[in-house]
Amino acid sequence: MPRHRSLVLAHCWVAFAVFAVAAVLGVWQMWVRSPLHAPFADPENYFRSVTAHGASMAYVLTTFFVMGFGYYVAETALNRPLPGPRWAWGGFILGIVGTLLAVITVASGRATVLFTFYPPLTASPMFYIGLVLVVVGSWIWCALMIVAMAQWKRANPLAPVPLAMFATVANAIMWLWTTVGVAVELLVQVIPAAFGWTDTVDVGLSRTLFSWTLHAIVYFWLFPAYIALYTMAPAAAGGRLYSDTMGRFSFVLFLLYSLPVGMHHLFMDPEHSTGFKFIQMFLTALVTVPTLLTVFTIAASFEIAGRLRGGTGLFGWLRTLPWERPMVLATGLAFVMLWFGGGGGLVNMSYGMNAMVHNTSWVTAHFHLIFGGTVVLMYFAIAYEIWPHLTGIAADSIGRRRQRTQLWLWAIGMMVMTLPWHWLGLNGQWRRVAHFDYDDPAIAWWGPWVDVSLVGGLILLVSALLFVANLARLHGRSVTAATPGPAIYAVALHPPSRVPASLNGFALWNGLVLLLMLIAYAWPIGQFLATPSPAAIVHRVDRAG
Ligand code: HEM
Ligand SMILES: [Cu+2]
Repeated sequence: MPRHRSLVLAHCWVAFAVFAVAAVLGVWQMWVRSPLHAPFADPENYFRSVTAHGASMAYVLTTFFVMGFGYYVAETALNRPLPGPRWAWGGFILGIVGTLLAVITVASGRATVLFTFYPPLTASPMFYIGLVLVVVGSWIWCALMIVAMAQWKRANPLAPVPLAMFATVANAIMWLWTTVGVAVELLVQVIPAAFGWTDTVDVGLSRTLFSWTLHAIVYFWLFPAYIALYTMAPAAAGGRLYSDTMGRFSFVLFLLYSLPVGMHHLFMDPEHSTGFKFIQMFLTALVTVPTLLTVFTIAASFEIAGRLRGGTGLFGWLRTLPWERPMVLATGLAFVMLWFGGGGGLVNMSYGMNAMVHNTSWVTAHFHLIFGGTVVLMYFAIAYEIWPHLTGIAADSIGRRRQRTQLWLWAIGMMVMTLPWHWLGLNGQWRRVAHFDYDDPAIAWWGPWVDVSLVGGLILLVSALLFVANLARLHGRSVTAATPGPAIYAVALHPPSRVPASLNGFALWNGLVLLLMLIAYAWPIGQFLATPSPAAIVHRVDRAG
């Protein structure tokens, strides 16, 4: 059992409490957009709500969960006490203060700028300062993860770092680097404008800086899910991780490839040249490599487990897998959503096809499916897996059934919500619009499909509340206390080997990618510095509102 249980629990509970509230807002938003009449439905409230929902899901749920899970991994995978627990609590408090500042500002209507806060829209400074505090809190986490690994390395100079910690540190390094973009944007452009020290802002530059962060942040959210797939799912399935090296390889590739591709969020922006957009598209396509490696490795690991349990034939091993275990079930459901969401992603990353779906509900549907679907579903499974180790209470058979029900509801709800949403997007339904006039014959047929996606949203809400109830149940005394199972990390069939000669080629290749990456970002930013785009007048939400 980890020594700093309350640290992990505090982070996870903040994440999940905020998640539950944000889920309620999400359903209300679906309702407002539908032909049915929702209470409190005016555009001002709508954008308050979307800002709160988006920022809570994208920044608060994720950052607190990643941190809490990282502390858990550092203690359990390395099997030694966490360095600097006081610092960890300090980071937690910074995060809480930052979240409160941002929440109060949004709730009071002085920050209806959505979670992307693209200038020239400008909120009250407190909103940005709140976000900065959350990020600074997470930097403390990054430092602690690196120190924990370095200490372990000193104590075990010859052994490879356990895969779960290797990946956690890769994520910390990625996060340190990737938050630089948004930090510069906030400190140099946005916060001075919010205080009224400047009246104009170069929106091309600010969007470019934000895009530096905007893609890699997605991998920051994704890493815990992949850590669970590589290190926990094979153990839960009763097998082996097919290849430990493949895991390390994928995490390094994610680290490298996620950084230089954020400009694919700017395909429709006029400030960048077609050539750079092409480079960005090419680099984005590379991200499919670690994704497919992961799908292959996890499928192979599951096949090993299924065959060890007596499965035979080409697909017979699928039937013998222990699907009753939440982690195994979640992996299967996550892969189904990854299939659909990944397909949608291929459309988004193609410069030409992107023009069809730009700023439509397709985009919102895509990231709800991948991020709200695949990633968050794995967060649930991780929580179910680690909770007994944190509370000392294992779920009984009723508890496990409720966990499975919750996972199924989430996957079904997400598909029911996002499939019609994709379709409407393809037909031109705009995202980030509070109200549609369904009396207009041109869009009247959208109405029933929006109603269907609202049903999906309701199923998701039931699932979200059941999730919180399931976890709360494992704190109570009424549940029979069973000792939690043994170690949750999988043993690898092919353990990490000493660096093979072929890795030299790998290093060379990544050196080239790194170079491309620098050019892909440094050049356009340099262009801005040479010829800034026409400055936009700052529109201050807190004063204009
Ligand atoms: C109960 C489940 C959920 C429902 C019903 C829901 C619904 C919605 C709706 C209706 C919007 C506004 C779309 C627009 O105006 O274009 C939205 C935005 C958003 N959602 Fe969700 N959502 C849910 C869960 C999630 C989850 C789990 C995540 C991620 C962890 C998430 C992340 C976001 C983000 C980042 C935005 C902001 C998008 C923007 O600013 O354009 N949502 N959601
Ligand atoms: Cu991206």
